[in-house]
Amino acid sequence: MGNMFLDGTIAAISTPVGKSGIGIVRLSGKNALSIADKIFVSSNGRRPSQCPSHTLYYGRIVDKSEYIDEVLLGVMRAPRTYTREDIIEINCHSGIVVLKRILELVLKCGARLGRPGEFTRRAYLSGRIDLAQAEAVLDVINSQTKEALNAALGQLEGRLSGQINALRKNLLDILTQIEASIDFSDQDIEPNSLKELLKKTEKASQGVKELLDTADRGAILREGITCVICGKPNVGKSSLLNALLKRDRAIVTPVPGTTRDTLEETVDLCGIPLRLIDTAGIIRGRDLAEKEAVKRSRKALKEAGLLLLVLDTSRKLSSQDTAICRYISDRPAFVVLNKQDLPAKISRNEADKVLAGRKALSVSALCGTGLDRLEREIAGFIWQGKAASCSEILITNIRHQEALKKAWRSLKRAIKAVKMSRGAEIVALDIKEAQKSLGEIIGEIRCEDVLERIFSQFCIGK
Ligand SMILES: Nc1nc2c(ncn2[C@@H]2O[C@H](COP(=O)(O)OP(=O)(O)O)[C@@H](O)[C@H]2O)c(=O)[nH]1
Ligand SMILES: [Mg+2]
Repeated sequence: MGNMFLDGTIAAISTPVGKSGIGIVRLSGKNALSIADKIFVSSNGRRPSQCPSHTLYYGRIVDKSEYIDEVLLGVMRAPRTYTREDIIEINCHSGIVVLKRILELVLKCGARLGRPGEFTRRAYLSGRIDLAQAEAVLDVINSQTKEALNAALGQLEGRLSGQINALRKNLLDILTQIEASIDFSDQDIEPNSLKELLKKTEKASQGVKELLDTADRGAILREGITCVICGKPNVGKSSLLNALLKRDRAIVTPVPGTTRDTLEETVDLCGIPLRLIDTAGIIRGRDLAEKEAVKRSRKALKEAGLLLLVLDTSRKLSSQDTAICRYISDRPAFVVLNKQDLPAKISRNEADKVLAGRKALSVSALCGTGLDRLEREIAGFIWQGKAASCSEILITNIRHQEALKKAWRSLKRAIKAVKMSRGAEIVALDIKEAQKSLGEIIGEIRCEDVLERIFSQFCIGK
């Protein structure tokens, strides 16, 4: 076939290496069945190459006469498989020695080691899925919340691709109309077709823009948001982190300065993968370790999408509180009035002064009160009132976003050209450009560099 990624039969360990119930060695390609014949002895004496598709057999993997493992072997024949090639899946005991011995054995029998993502790459090259769907496979694997998973599954199912194809069809219609309305005397578009052409092009451009506008929310689902918990020592930052995580992650003690390093954990907050960072809470370091902690805290503060400034309401406001407030004055933040289970020493009024218009929320990290409201407010702030609904198609991928931007720019040029009654060829050129950009999303034209970038992010065996 001439494509190095379709040549030969590939094999890889498809499960994570470590102790677990089962591990899977997977083979895909022309020789998958014949390789399995050489190493598998089934309990009923059947050879994998004689077995019907989509069946599972109990037996042993042997190297000549040496017994290697007791396995279940799955036979899936082309074309109804992940790669559209013959696939053998060996479900063995998951120990690194067993998995490696089986892998080495199939390699010795003629398979070659699959590259990262090569199974999925074959699924794409064989035309079973398009590029956006192949990327969705990775998103499914990496998704951190149910909502992110839904978006990825929708894309894997081809919903984004369907939308892109619909947009491309609109552009094709426009091109057909341009062809039909050329006045052959001067290669211009006939004046009475211009109005309709403009309407169609504007509509197409709007469709692209609408999809593009979902990218911010898509990025939130896919990448998450970083939220830094700051405030002076002992106000309850680590307690708040633990409370939001719903488990004891950070060490909490009554001794100020317990947290030295910045601590990072991801929590599923109303569907948003929220990366919570607990900081040491000082803005001036005394010793080397503290100075380093300060450096890290400051870096985290700068890069955060949202800050939670924690105040201890059971104590009077101090200059340290106001100093931190000032330090973060230009950053998006909520003020968390913690320890509301204790008698208040800061009045709401007093707090309001430091807040400078920021939203303040009373909680008790210790008792867990006020946390639901805090979570809802954080989610509301992040979605800006536009939470993703599960039926909506979201752009979650930067590559797709860039391609849509290009398409949108081309269409804007086309609109301008129509308005100025430029020649048919000029308008058609911009429309074709837009069509090409949309085609990049689904990988209509194969570009090795792009494929390499995408599939190198996969693990071996997927
Ligand atoms: N009563 C009360 N104590 C709290 C609350 N949150 C934290 N604390 C206590 O305050 C102390 C300091 O908490 P910690 O989370 O380590 O503060 P950090 O230095 O800001 O990380 C610990 O003894 C906590 O148990 C709260 O909501 N109510
Ligand atoms: Mg702490």
